[in-house]
Amino acid sequence: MSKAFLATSAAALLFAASLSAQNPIIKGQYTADPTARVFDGKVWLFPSHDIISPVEPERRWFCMEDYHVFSSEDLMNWTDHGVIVTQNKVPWVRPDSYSMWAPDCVEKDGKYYFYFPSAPKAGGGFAVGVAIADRPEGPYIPEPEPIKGINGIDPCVLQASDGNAYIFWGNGRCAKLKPNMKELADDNPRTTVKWGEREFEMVGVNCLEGLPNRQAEGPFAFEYNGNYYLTYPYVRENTEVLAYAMSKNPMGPYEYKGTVMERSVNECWTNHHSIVQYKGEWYLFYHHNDYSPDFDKNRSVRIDKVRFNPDGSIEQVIPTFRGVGVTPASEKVQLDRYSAIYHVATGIDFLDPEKPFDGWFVTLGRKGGWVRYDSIDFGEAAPGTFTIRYRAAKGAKVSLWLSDEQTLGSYELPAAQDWKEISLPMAEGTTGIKNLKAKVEEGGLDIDWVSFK
Ligand code: FUB
Repeated sequence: MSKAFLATSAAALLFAASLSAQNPIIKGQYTADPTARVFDGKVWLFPSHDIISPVEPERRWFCMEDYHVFSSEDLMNWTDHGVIVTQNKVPWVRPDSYSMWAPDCVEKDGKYYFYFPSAPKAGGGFAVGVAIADRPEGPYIPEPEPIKGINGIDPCVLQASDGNAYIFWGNGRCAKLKPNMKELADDNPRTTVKWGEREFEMVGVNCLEGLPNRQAEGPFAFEYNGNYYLTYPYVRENTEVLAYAMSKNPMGPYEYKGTVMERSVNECWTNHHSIVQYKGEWYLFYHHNDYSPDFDKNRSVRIDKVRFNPDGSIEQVIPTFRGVGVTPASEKVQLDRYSAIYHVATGIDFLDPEKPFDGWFVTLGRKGGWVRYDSIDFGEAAPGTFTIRYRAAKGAKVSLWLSDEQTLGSYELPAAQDWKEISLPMAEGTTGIKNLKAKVEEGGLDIDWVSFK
């Protein structure tokens, strides 16, 4: 093992940090193209890592130099295990290319195979390489050369129940891997294509043949209940939707079924994703530019639940701020990551536009405005104190509700021009997991968070 990789791994351990979040799930850095995998009862998240270009303005577009890996047991608290692969330590990657795009990682026989696209020193667009580790957090040792026969981005590996592993990339291309997981199998179909004057051989098949697929990112393939699912982003009216198709065979032909997620309202151009089952539920990991509303190439990973219909079709996922998981009432419950909100005189904004990772506040501008946050765990003993961080130039009165009939009381909040934290005895108590609605009875206010002790 090289000294460089031991050093990377030691640094990763040093910088391991625990992060708690709704959507987006990772704070403090941009993350995109999330591939989530379950290894040994934990979810391991392998995203790409958007950065603000260090060589502005030439490379303001997608700018990515390395990969971190994160893990979680509850989908709420994520540990950053640090950098696992970086552009200056992969022998075949051009070290100033900043092109470490969407990756994947799978386990076979106790080894972890991390697949990633990048720009080769040899030129010629994108290639896909593999780095191998004994543990999901690394250290990963990159193979000296990229995988022969793959020209393209965004690898995804499907370990099918037929005993083979298949690699998908770019525009829906798919080929069988050898059992060594590092090379394309010899029995893949091969076609010779002409591009201008040039002729070259393409390995594998195009699984998106005949499906709606205006160029987009690489697909994510998985198997469930005897069906293979090819889920893939494609461009519709300048923004990507996440679509899916189904087949009885890993290499297709696939039949188009519809969209898993529609275009984002604010037109973040890309979306890229993975779908994973964990502790009996299915989740869509995808990205959006939450922390960078004015520049959609600095993206952040989100999670929302996925549901299958009895016929195997996928219910469309509506993106949320709330995300998934249960928030302890004793933590700062960020109401700006709401499940639902009244539509008049409400909204969210950054606490400090210069520091987006500090997060948001929610505005309830006038009487009757409300915000709802689902799945708060009030514990076994009813909390007796309600704390709120708020701002209200003229003061406000807020009521808390668990349902339309069950209230936790009303609370007078004195005028506060600037952010103020106030703790008040609770009028009513509750226990267990509940959905909480905060409603304005008088005045109007901004809320940063609420908490219960
Ligand atoms: O992150 C760079 C590229 O943007 C990815 O490889 C694509 O999937 C898209 O999200």
